[in-house]
Amino acid sequence: MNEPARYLLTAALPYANGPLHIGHIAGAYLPADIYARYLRARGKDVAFISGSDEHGAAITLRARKDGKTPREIVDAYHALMRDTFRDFGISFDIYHRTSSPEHYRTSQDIFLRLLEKGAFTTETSQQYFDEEAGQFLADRYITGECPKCHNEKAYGDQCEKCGSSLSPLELINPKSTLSGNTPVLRETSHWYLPMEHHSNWIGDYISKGALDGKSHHDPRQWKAHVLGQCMSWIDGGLHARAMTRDLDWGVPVPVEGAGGKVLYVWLDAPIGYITNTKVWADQNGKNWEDYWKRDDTHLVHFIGKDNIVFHCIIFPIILREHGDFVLPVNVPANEFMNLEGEKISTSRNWAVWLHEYLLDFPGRQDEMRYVLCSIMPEQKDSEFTWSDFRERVNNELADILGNFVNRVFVLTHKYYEGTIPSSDGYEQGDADRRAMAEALAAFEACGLKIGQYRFREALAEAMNIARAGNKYLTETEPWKLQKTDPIRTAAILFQCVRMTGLLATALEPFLPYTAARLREGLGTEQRNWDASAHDLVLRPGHKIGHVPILFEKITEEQIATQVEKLHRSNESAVRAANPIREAIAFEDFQKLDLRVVRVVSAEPVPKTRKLLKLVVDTGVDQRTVISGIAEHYTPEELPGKHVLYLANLAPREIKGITSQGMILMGENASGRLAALVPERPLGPGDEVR
Ligand code: B3M
Ligand code: ZN
Repeated sequence: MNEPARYLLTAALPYANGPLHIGHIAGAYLPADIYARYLRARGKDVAFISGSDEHGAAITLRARKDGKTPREIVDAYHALMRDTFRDFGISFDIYHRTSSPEHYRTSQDIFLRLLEKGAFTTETSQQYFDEEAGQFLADRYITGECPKCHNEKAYGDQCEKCGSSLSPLELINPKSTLSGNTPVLRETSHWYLPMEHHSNWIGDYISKGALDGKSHHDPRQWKAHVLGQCMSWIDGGLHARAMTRDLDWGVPVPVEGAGGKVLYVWLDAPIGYITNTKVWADQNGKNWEDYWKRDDTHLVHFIGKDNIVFHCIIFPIILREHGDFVLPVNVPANEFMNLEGEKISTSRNWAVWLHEYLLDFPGRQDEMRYVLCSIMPEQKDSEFTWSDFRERVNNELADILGNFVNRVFVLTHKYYEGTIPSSDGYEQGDADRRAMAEALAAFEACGLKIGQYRFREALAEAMNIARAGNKYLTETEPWKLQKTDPIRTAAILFQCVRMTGLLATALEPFLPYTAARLREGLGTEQRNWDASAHDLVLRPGHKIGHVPILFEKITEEQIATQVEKLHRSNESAVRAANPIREAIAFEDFQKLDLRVVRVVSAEPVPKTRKLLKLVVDTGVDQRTVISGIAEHYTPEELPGKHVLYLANLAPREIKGITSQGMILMGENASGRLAALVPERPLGPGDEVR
């Protein structure tokens, strides 16, 4: 493949319905930023595009919850996210918004062009309608019982308990979250994208990297999990998908008689990349079409794994139906990052919020950038813990990188008053040659790996430059040579300063604030990546300045404060989302027959992850109960325990087994279950009142 003439990099448009957390950053924005900074350092023509996704039920739901209008919500969060990205050093060329007039125009134009070309079909279907609220219900506005696991709080699109994706019509006993009423079915018609018409070419594009019978990209450079997800979609059969919705918030469908209908958010949001490129191009005297319509553009989408099919299948179909656009050469999606042993959850407030980190750790963007890049979930899910954060900052950033840089600056000032000494008259030995060779090899590997989206390894290579420097200093001990062999000492320090210069270039994509401090200390401008290996600026006679201590150590107390804060905000979010319910009559309470029972035996239910089959002694008989506690108790630890039991719950069939009654458990804010055991001895059958 020829060298691309320009790069168009997009990072997923986050919904403007909440602040950014470290999972978002590690998933899409940090890798995109590293890639963009690297390409710029190599002098490439780069447009790095993102913005807020301001439509869809995600926004209207949030507005309802907060008692605000969607406009108020997106205005507030757009500003917060834009500033947080900026303060964290994510170097977008533009961060625009999908509720802008420019975006209405672009997305409506594209819709109309597709309509004219006959790219859509129309279909009429039955959808849930809330008569009291007078509107059709987005999937998320309908809750009901999951047909698979019988969780009563499943949503119209998904059950969060068992993870099944659902359609609203599958829910048992559906309720509208707007009014609490049972919704009715009403006929509505929408424009659909018949994706099945595109199976052939999209299959070739994904699996072979081929387009129009020609090679478009090398599919071996795509991540296995991205290809896997796409192929399982394609192999499962593509279907028509609605591209419009009945909703009062979004881009209106630009067709007569389509009042009350808007573009589906997943149609309008990716078009936001195009809109935002146009706005950026207008502001910067560029031609947006160069970036979107010329074959020598290299388009890469940076996203998290939940957005894969939209970017690899649906958006490419739209771009190609439209006709003139380039398709992505890669979509290096990341997997998820967990936090302290749990999934990151916005609703449970189990997250490290980036704007809070920036307040709690001012000026320490690079520490978080470093750790997030080191544990980036490139190939599989990964985990952030505060103690790991501390260890990496202290043992790697401070002890390896900070230490090397500090020694070089201190020695250069001590022996040469900050003027880079000359190595004239010195004949290099093995250690000298090896050190520079290692540093240069690491530098080169760093660049190569960024180009392959292997950012964790790339960062490790950048750090290897500092490692090579430390090793060199330890081997040669210039502080012992200064008196006896000043020529050699000078040569060593000259070489170390050059390695520091190399570091300033190599670190720029990952740790831009540190790189800037280094450049300032060295008294150099930002260097072209490819020229750095043969740096001619840091030559003898050049005067260097000072660098501050680059990385202060993180203390145990700082970490404990963060862990404590995480738990506290988690608990209050869970409490707030689960207020004490409305009062019931005493007679209603009396209907519950609560008992203490003794667990006789416990075994896993085959082919399930969560279920145990228990036999309990109720004092009068022995009963079988299926209980969803397998992730919290092993079968071995239960027999003999006295637990709380609801005895008169009507029997239910679960996985082909009749379950009688229900074991009651306490659940804490992070979802951990605990059996409730009597504080003084009670026997099986004793009543609880
Ligand atoms: N806003 C989904 C998300 O935030 C969606 C991405 C749009 S990218 C065009 O995960
Ligand atoms: Zn379920």
